[in-house]
Amino acid sequence: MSQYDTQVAIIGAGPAGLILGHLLSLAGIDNVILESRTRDYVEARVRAGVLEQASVGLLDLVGVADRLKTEGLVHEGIYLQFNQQRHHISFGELVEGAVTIYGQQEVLKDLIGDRVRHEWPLIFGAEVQVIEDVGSAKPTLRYRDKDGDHEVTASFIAACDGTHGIGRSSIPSMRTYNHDYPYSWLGILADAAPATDELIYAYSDRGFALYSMRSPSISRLYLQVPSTEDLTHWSHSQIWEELSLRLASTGFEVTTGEITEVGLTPMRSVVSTPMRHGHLFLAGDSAHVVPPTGAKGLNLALQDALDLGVGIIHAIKGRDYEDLDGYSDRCIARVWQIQRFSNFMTSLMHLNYSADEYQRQLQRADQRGVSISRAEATSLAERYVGRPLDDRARSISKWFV
Ligand code: FAS
Ligand code: PHB
Repeated sequence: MSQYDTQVAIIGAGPAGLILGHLLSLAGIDNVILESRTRDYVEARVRAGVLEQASVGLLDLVGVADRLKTEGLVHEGIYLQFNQQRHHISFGELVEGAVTIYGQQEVLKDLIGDRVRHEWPLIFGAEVQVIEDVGSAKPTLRYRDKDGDHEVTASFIAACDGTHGIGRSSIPSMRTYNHDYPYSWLGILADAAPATDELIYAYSDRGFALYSMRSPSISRLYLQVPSTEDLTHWSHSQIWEELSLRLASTGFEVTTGEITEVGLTPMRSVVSTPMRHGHLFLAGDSAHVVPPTGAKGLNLALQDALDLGVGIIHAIKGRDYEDLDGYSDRCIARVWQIQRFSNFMTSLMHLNYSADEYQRQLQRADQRGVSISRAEATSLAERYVGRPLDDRARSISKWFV
């Protein structure tokens, strides 16, 4: 078994692991990223598509925003549609800020490409199987790749290994909160020019639909389906037909095209606490999952990794452990705020199959509220775009070598 010693061992080359690796490498802190999948697999995985302003600022801070700035689509608002009545939530009028449409896989390609160019250690096909001694000053992990078994010792281990990772199970007395919604999202990618300039979140008595995009020629759309749904029940023409019915509005038509990807995403919430045990830290989906209605999963993962990166840099470069000691509490407070917003957006926009008339009336009252009340629309806009990258985060660049 080969031995490898470093300052930080990162499990997972998703958004959290890669941005953490960039922050540490730019600060001159040795780190290795271990990813179980291949590079092609990671870069092809179709997932999120909306970047909050702080996420754009963070990618710019670490120097990987050039393509994002040219290819990303800046959106100043979203449409909320209730039974064919469409309402614009204008971020520019209500709050400071905007969001940028840029596929998660594009973010990963930019981060991986830059890491490889810098020759910072990133090992694909490396499945971490054991994490131990997290209470010691030199915790250990063991991984297996095509050449056999290897051992890594590090001052810190960051489990950025997603919802199926092993980091969470390595924390004793972990408390996990779960909530499963009775529906999923059937998502498609299509070679079709989006028929809308901004995202449309549409509620109808047939169910929810979302009109999103990836570029001026690629559409990304979703349909609410029962959580027991079987993809084989849906032909491509049936998907387009149902999307057209749910997104219908006066003078508006969905633009169809060749569907290149179909997938099912379960709607669920998970929060695992604490996000630290000794020298082991969790970041991103390894600790929490949010329903995608609020477009927060990717952004929350980046925020955790930024928080952890700042803490580790202050600990190693500045011998200041205060940030790290407050990491888990800060993240958990932020996660519950985002869980609340994602639950609000999900309940606002989805057909509740088991709702009684009283609950339907409450939902309609919320839908009217965001449509006619400036205060309610402002609250939704503020939470959707998030806050700009703060000075604490920007100040970390003074440690970059
Ligand atoms: P990730 O899951 O992205 O990355 C974890 C990485 O760790 C993976 O590459 C995995 O292969 C690796 N790994 C796991 N175990 C390992 C081990 N033992 N050893 C080594 N490597 C290991 N969010 C949105 O905002 N909008 C969306 O529309 C949306 N759609 C989604 C669709 C799907 C199908 C899924 C699963 C998620 C979706 N999300 C969406 C949420 C998603 O974007 C996540 O929030 C985001 O990927 C979280 O990033 P990470 O925490 O880095 O975890
Ligand atoms: C997407 O484009 O994938 C997307 C957009 C907004 C969401 C979720 C997903 O709320």
